[in-house]
Amino acid sequence: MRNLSLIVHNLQPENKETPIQFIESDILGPKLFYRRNHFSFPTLTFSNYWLPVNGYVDTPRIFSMQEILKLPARTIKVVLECAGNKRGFFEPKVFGEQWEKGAMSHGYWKGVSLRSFLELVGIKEDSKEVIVEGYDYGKRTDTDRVYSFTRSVPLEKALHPDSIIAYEYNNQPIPFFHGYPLRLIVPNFYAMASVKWIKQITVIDSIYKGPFQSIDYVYYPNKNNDEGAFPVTAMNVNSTIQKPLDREILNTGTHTIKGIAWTGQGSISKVEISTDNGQNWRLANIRNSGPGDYGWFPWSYEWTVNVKGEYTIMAKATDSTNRTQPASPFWNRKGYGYNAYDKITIKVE
Ligand SMILES: Nc1nc2c(c(=O)[nH]1)N[C@H]1C(S)=C(S)[C@@H](COP(=O)(O)O)O[C@H]1N2
Ligand SMILES: [Mo]
Repeated sequence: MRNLSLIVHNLQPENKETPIQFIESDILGPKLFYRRNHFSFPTLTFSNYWLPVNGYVDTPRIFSMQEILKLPARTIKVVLECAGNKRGFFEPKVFGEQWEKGAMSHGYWKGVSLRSFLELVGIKEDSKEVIVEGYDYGKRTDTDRVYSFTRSVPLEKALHPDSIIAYEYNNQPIPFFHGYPLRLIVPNFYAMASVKWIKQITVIDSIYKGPFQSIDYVYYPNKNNDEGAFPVTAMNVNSTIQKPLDREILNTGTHTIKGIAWTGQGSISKVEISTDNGQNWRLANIRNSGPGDYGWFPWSYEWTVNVKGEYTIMAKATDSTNRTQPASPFWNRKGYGYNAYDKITIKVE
């Protein structure tokens, strides 16, 4: 394999993206798994890990790692996509990390349903949300206060058996940079929901208003005011062309156009390709993922081109709930959820 590495956006905190166009394996190992952090990496000083589950519950408990490893586990194949993936393509430009197409990963997560923990401590009847706190903390640029990376999960999502407290990634303990020893995985949601380095879990009977969900990870449709704001939750339907590369020069003949498609709702039902800037669309072949699977769908399309010139190639995915990628993105002030047709321009010589 080529000597690939992550593309650096920022070193403090560490933000690096996956060279997604060059990924040929279906599963991303730790070396090519994007990294997105709000703070410095936490210093984990414990020699024994304990997980407190407390708050609005009948019997708060502290679980040892040994206990956790004995609970019934499940393994799920998951796309994690940063809500800011493809932010660099918004026009007009928005503030924030200028991610291109690689703020995403794909692999197998193994762990215990968050639901199992909630059943063991007994949540009280009018519980509303479950807060998950990470060990990393620091100052936000907008205030002087110190915060940890903490987010809540609505009860309905917290009780879904596939929302898991994971301890393995691709059959190995979770790599430190991706949340060792325990990470929440919320399939279908943008990855800000999947809190790394879990410190504690707290059930509440109110709506959590921490800055990582009341300030960040909110869609603000207007440039100058907060009108119409709504939270970032499930991933939009989306696709990325991996081959050919943008600005590649090809010969006449037959070429394979290939890529991936994914969604946070249902599964991918079709991917269409246009090689004439969106005038005509043809179906790509999709390789299916299985049921109970939150993975991406690889697709490919054989393209025969005999006329030299410049071509704009586009991909458009549709999911089983009938959501389709739009021609232009939904612009929002913080640049979340970009999912317009994926587009490259190539030249045939
Ligand atoms: N504790 C903690 N969890 C976190 C974050 C963080 O900064 N701290 N960032 C979130 C965001 S916005 C994303 S996109 C993913 C990134 O996960 P990765 O670094 O493993 O790719 O983790 C999420 N969970
Ligand atoms: Mo993110």
